[in-house]
Amino acid sequence: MQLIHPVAFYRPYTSAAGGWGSAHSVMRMLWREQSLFKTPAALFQQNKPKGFACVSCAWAKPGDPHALEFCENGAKATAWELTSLKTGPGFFDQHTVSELRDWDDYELEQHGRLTAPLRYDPETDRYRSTTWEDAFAAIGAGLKTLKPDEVVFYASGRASLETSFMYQLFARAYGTNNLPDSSNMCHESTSVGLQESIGVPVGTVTLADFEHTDCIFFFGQNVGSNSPRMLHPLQDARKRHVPIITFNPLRERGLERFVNPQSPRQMIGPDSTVISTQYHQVSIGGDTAAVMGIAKALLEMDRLAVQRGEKPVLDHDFIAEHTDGVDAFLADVERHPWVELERRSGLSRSALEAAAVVYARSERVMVIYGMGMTQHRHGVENVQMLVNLLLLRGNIGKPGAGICPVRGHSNVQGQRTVGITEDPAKVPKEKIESLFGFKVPERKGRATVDTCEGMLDGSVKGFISLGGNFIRAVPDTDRMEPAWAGLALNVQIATKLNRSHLLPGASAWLLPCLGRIEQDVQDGVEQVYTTEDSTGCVHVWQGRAAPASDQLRSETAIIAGIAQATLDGSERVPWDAWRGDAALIRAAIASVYPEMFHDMETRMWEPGGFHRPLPAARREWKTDTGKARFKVPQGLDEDDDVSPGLDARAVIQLMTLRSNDQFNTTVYGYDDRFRGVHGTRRVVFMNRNDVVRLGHAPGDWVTLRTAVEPEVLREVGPLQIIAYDIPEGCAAAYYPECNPLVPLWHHAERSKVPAAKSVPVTVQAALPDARAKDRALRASDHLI
Ligand SMILES: Nc1nc2c(c(=O)[nH]1)N[C@H]1C(S)=C(S)[C@@H](COP(=O)(O)OP(=O)(O)OC[C@H]3O[C@@H](n4cnc5c(=O)[nH]c(N)nc54)[C@H](O)[C@@H]3O)O[C@H]1N2
Ligand SMILES: Nc1nc2c(c(=O)[nH]1)N[C@H]1C(S)=C(S)[C@@H](COP(=O)(O)OP(=O)(O)OC[C@H]3O[C@@H](n4cnc5c(=O)[nH]c(N)nc54)[C@H](O)[C@@H]3O)O[C@H]1N2
Ligand SMILES: [Mo]
Repeated sequence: MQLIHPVAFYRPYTSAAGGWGSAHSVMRMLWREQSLFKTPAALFQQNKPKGFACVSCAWAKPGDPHALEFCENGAKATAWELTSLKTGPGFFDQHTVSELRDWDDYELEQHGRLTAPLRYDPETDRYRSTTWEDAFAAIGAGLKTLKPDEVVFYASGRASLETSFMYQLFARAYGTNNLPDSSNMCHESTSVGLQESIGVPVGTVTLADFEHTDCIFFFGQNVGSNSPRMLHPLQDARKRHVPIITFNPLRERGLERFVNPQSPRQMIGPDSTVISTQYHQVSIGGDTAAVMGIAKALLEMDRLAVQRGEKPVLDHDFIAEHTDGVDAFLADVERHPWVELERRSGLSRSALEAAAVVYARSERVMVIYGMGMTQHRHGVENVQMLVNLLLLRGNIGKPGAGICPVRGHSNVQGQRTVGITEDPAKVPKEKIESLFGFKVPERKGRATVDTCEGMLDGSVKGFISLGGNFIRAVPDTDRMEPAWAGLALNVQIATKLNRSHLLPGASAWLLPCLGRIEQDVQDGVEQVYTTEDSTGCVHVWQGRAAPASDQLRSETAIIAGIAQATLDGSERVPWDAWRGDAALIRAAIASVYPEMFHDMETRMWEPGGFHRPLPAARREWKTDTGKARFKVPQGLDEDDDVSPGLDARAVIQLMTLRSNDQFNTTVYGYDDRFRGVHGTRRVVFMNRNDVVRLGHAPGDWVTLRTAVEPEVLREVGPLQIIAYDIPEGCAAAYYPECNPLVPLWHHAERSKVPAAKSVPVTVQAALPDARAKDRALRASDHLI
């Protein structure tokens, strides 16, 4: 990487993650949100008993929290919610919906919190103020005219266990299992892969395991930006000299070095903690080949050890007692020669052997992973390859070992636990029917990709959204957006304005709800709620801040209002009582899922929360065969969709990812500090050799075009090239701007997670449009 780059807003970042840069970035955000007093006061209560659970990521909250248990991005998420800025009805008097569609994501949310219920008025093309009662009545009437199968109930992953349970009950009492959620774009590859391999849909690692582990493998997760609180247990592990071996096409700063911004000694001293002890810049989609290479090295070491009469490298006793399928797996490992594994992973045999040596001498190994594994055509197999690796040495079901998917939204795992799923076979049907007096629909519902297909073919006519920004998060934006015009009903329960609100269809309502940090007082009683984190721990929390407006309602109150206006009342769900007392909803959850939630009302107060039962962590395998299962991947090419006839050398694999200044479709700002980009998101990171080979130069403006299905033009641009430290043949650009490049059908087999981390594209020369030029000019002001 050279220090002088023709793009003025790009300067390679050389400090550690965390540190003063982190503190500075938070201060800027507080200033902009005009939340200099409210947010710092709230931060003392973040992730604390009787405080609120962070609205950002799903990483575990410790039982003995630090004085300040939050990170840079958690603080930003808090400031974002507690902003003093307001998007009230007056804002919509000034702007038509068509005009707002031209704004970018940052500008839309930057005007602050929604304050009053709004109805779309097609005559004036504006949102107009309405009353809650009118909104509920009209939405109920609208839902009654639609067939249940035509309506979709989306959930984004932030809502509490109580809200989520109520939401799925409403959808099912209405008559549909159409319950897609954000995990359909995220960790569904985990839920499918782990269920089949080890009999649980979730990870087996808890925070305590970090204290016992003696080796950590990290695949495709950007901890420094997306789950920074995890840097603390990682830093502690490094103090015990635990090796951390990372596989990532990019050298992500948080995976390299970290300064704890809450440690005065580290902040003033020169020290930073080295996080990764080995860093392997695997090619995009090359992880299956990389893990296969490690397995091959282990197998060779095992043979040698047995020949020499030494202790075997593989755990043969564990494999014999607890697993099946090992012979087929090892035969597959033998079948692939090193040259093929090297070519496909982009890593050398010696690099993979070095990883294998550390793995072999460690007794308790954890594998941590994220979207770099799940968002591929073969995302499910990717996850199962990680399990294969762990099973070779019995690394599941003992302290300090196991598999650790890092979930995204703060309750996305919990939503699935309490019934947000399109598959009725995954919910306790009889219990629901006997307790609530309605029949659970039998027909399988629509998940996210099916919902998009239904939008395109016109079979989806109603869309209810419990948070999120569906249209911006899904693939194929340019095909999906026009399809929204066909909606009869679009109901959005949200805290801030986003693009999904600006494609109203025939009728639309925008219902502003309390954020998690805000106090929810019902009938004079302050309500508490619960969420499940990424490690399967259920925590209680309580909003503490004053609501942004006195017209906001809690999510449970909004669902109750719509349900009562829609259903005929024959269901035995006490909507009113539940709205007024979340403890009653918890009692219902405990009745439907007693194994997980018995005595929830007392157990939720335990420090660190209570843990859901995880049979795999006890080496009980609830799989089809009663064993943990080695799975043979279909092949080493994770992404094989390239248009025939295209010159393969002209095609590069694009991953779409997050900057350090965003939460999914919420763009906090235009900086990506750790990657050295300031003031813009209109960039593509490419290897310098590819840039030159393809006839471009760093700083050039280009358009990316999807290299599959040539009859459909999918392109995004103009973007400016940054020559970057990324393997040849690979490129990276930002989500959600690049979503138009991802074909809807280009998703993981079986889990249907859009393959957003590997989109084959070609790079065409382009001229900057006026808007792009303007941004680039403003961006270059940042550093000059
Ligand atoms: N501040 C902040 N926090 C967040 C979010 C946010 O947007 N902002 N989003 C939340 C959500 S919903 C989620 S799901 C998580 C997402 O958190 P991550 O799982 O970290 O997701 P991404 O930012 O998309 O980055 C994926 C990482 O995978 C790497 N990668 C891409 N392709 C490959 C590959 O083929 N192989 C390997 N080995 N690596 C690859 C990329 O270089 C990148 O470092 O974070 C959650 N937390
Ligand atoms: N190309 C590409 N596409 C991707 C991804 C990728 O890596 N690449 N990642 C995918 C992943 S992992 C995910 S999880 C999805 C995310 O998809 P979503 O979960 O649908 O999107 P978010 O951006 O998290 O939603 C933000 C909106 O939620 C609303 N909101 C915030 N807080 C609350 C609240 O407390 N209550 C309510 N009711 N509303 C609230 C606000 O109005 C805000 O505008 O995107 C996916 N799409
Ligand atoms: Mo996610």
